[in-house]
Amino acid sequence: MANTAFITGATSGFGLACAERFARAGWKLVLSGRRQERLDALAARLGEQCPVHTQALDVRDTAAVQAMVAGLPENFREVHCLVNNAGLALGTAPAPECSLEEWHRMIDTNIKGLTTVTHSLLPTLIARGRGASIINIGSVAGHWPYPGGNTYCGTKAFVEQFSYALRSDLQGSGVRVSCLAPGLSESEFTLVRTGGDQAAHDTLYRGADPIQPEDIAETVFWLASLPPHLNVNSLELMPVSQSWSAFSINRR
Ligand code: NDP
Ligand code: 8X3
Repeated sequence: MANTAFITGATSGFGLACAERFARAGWKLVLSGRRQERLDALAARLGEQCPVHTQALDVRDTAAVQAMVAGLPENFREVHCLVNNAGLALGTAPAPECSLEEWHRMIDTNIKGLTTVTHSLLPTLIARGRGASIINIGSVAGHWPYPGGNTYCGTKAFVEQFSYALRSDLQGSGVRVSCLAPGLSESEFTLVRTGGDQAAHDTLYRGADPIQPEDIAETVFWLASLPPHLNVNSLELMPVSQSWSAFSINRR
């Protein structure tokens, strides 16, 4: 019988590409995101390749997450792979100029939402045991600070450490936990971060040959398909064009 993947944030970017990749392999899919019309289009398109269950979901809504997991149709209950992908960055301003509401929205989505989905699906993942996996989408922002990264960097550092600690707790269950931390990647991410600034999006990615969502999907699928005795704890990916910069020194 086909395995089932539960992918959050499947309406765009990495999540959408993951849905397409797992569909090509014939997995059953549970796909969510807030934009219903995109989910409908996905269900119609991918439904020709594999069984698909879609549901509009805001991962910040704890009761809705729990109700969705509890109410999964019989055929989709046995989740083998959770791809915790829904997330966002808001703003690039230095901390003193940031909106507290935006900080809270990132924390509620990237930390609270991710932990809620994980908590809700742990029983079914543990019941699957050997071969099951949780793939959390972190970021280079969780490893390397940069100006204007403030709360976004903090949320992704949480994802990394949560992944390690979760793995410790799941030792013996057979369930794998990986944190995949991509660098510069072209998706709707920068449009969301800048409030729809197309010029900022174009400038950031121009000439950089950034990671594409399909690259991430291929990596996520590889992680989910590894032999069941292997766990990739953390995997950082950058486009070849991206590297580090020197420390910044503020002189008197
Ligand atoms: P996109 O903006 O293209 O996709 C983000 C996805 O998250 C959308 O499907 C969106 O769906 C969903 N989402 C956002 N907020 C919520 C919410 N409250 N509830 C449910 N779903 C939500 O960006 P990416 O594909 O690039 O981002 C995916 C993940 O990858 C994020 O966690 C991001 O932080 C991370 N990442 C991105 C990098 C990049 O450079 N692009 C690099 C490293 C990590 P909808 O709006 O329909 O709810
Ligand atoms: C997204 C990558 O460098 O814009 O997580 O923070 S970065």
